[in-house]
Amino acid sequence: MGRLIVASNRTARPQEPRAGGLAVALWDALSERGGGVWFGWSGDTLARETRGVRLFVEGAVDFALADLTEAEYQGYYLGYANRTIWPVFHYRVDLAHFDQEAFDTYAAVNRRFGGLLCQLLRQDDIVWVHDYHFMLLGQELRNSGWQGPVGFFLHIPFPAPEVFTALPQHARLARGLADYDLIGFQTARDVDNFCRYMEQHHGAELLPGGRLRCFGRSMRVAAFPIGIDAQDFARLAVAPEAAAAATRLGRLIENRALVIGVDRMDYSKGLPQRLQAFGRLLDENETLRGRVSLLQIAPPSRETVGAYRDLREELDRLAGRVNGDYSDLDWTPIRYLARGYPREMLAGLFRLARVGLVTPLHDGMNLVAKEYVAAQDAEDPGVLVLSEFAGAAERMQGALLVNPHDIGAMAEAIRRALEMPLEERQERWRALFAEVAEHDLTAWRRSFIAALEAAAEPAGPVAAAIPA
Ligand code: GDG
Repeated sequence: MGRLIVASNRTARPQEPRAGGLAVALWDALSERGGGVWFGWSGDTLARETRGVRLFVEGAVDFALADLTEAEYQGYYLGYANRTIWPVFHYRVDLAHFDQEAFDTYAAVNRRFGGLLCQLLRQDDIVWVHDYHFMLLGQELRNSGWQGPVGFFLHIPFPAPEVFTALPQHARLARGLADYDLIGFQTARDVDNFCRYMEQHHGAELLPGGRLRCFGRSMRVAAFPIGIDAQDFARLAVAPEAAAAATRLGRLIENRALVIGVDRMDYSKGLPQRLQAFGRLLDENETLRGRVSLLQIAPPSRETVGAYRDLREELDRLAGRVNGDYSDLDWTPIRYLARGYPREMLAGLFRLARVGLVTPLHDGMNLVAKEYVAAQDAEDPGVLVLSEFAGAAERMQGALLVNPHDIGAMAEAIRRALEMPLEERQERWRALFAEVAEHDLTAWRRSFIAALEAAAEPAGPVAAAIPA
């Protein structure tokens, strides 16, 4: 068995704690294979041109990290990846910057990184590329002579063809993607969007077994819904640090019901609509005033981008309106905390909360939804209110599904969640937990790697991506 090579923009840097989530999954994938290489950006930017990679060894894993120049960081990372692809893929074409120069830098970084990675590869390796920063990396590996298996997984949604084509470089990106042997998406909806686009715009032919023929290449396209380590998160939720956090907050909210939201501060997460819905809940239900609190944790991200500053200001204003209208001496309706907290604390707070509010406008998957479920007490579980536009909704039908643009319906779903009888809560939770525990992070990475190995053998068997 050859080595696994993982390429992602950010790697978990050697010696840094890999606290949960994707970093642990990729580390486990590399270790399980007896070793491999984790390739990506070092996180450092240099004023001058940079060449080569820095190599670090940790256990059986080699880290190969490349720096970016300041200009590359601006054009590739802050520019095309985060100001063009991110908004367009989250249906915010209005926020996207269309700048050919930024695309050229994006393509150049993919080319440079592809060349660097190719030098590290051995004949029987398999390569797994992650996310929207590296859509052209597979093509650049091919250009550098690599003929072995390369798979790509997109963590964010793939938009409807009408939206994807807003990108002036859509055909260029599609051509690049076609050089992968396996393209993995979060949901069946993403797979469908991609296949429709390839058919309509490039005459792709759909073949049996989820294969697509296009640009003279044949690739497998499938959904691999990412999960969490559910058992581990459930354990975390009853650990002493979690219990301490819950006790601390519990004292503050006394015996009021807690509604919780945890999201990176990002316009895709639907935070203004969520605060509005909570405000509407209080406007319309006098009896709930003084009896329920919303805790919204929103660690800032990509702050240098203007849209995030605007978002922060909007949230301050919306929380201020509700708190101004309804706060009392001993009760603040919305606690909105623009900072991050340790994972253990989050787990404890999730367990304490009667309602988990996960209402993004669009989201590839959304792991918070799964973490909220995993953290619940089976005897007295809370209720998940979930956006129908989160990838997670596709398989989490036990949640109360909402349209995050419909403020009234969201307020009503929160009310229904708060009043839901124990028996219904337990029934819904059991179905949700079974799903989250079965399709966990280990199942995700193993199914992708198995499918990549199969996809690269032209006549080989086609692995089922998602167990039925
Ligand atoms: C992308 C896609 C897809 C949040 N605040 C804190 C904190 N978090 C953790 C959560 C969760 C993670 O960050 C966020 O994951 P999400 O899935 O919700 O969202 P994105 O960051 O947008 O991730 C997404 C994901 O990739 C995986 O493929 O699901 O759709 O957009 O684990 O708990 N963690 C800590 N403190 C915080 O304050 N420790």
